[in-house]
Amino acid sequence: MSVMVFGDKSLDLSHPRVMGILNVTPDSFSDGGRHNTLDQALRQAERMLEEGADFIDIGGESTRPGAAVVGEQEELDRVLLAVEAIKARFDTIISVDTSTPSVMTESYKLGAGLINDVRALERDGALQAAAATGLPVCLMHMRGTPQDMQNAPSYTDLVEDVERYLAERIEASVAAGIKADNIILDPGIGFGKTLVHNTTLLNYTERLLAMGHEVLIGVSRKTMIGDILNVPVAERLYGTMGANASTYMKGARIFRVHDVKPHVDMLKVMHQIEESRNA
Ligand code: 9MG
Repeated sequence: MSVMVFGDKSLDLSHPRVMGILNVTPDSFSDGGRHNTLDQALRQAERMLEEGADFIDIGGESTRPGAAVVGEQEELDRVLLAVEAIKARFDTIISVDTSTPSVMTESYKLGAGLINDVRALERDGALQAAAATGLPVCLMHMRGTPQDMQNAPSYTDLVEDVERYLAERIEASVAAGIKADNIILDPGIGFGKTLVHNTTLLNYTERLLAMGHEVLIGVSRKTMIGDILNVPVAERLYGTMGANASTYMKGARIFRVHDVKPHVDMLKVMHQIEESRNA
């Protein structure tokens, strides 16, 4: 059994877990900022929790390709309001999607249980801020920045490059005082990758798992799904589920999604079938 402690809550990660996405940005990736008022954010969080989400991932800075950079105070204002309100109302694990040290520190003080950093704690002070919280961290691979990452990304050896980068970030995290058992890895689908890079990395999920950490996958409604199916954002649910089902079978256990209920049901059935193998 692989139990991870997220602040005041623990989760057995031998079961698949669903992380509901809550963007509190005016320009978020696929909901166009519809949840950018507190009331809307709370309604969305409530719905995702009723549908069975294990985490609510709150982000105040859009990381979609070409997104504008957000100032520190603006990010603090957006994220802390939502963290505080959700913690007061719901019994769940709050994940903060941030690369900003002060947002990590202040969210932790308000009860957040996980730091989800698409920049793998590379910003100045992020390693120290995350380590001081004692919380688990998700280290994601990104090539470039959200502003330039999709400008003809290329790799010498994709899987090795991603593994090497994550190994370096694990080493830096552990050196800063983060427990190795508290590190989750993420290949960073769509972050400086072509369609072939994305499908290859998903296919090699076992290689990330072999590094000895749980793996989180974020493909929900992304361009990768649109490119394969040639459908707009609003029609990417089935494709997203296909990608997530494929990585569940390869050992990924945390799925960052917009559409919680379909994933909770899908993963419950898949897990029960897998469990019967050991019965
Ligand atoms: C914030 N965010 C957007 N996409 C993501 C992904 O694929 N993984 C993680 N960990 N965070 C993401």
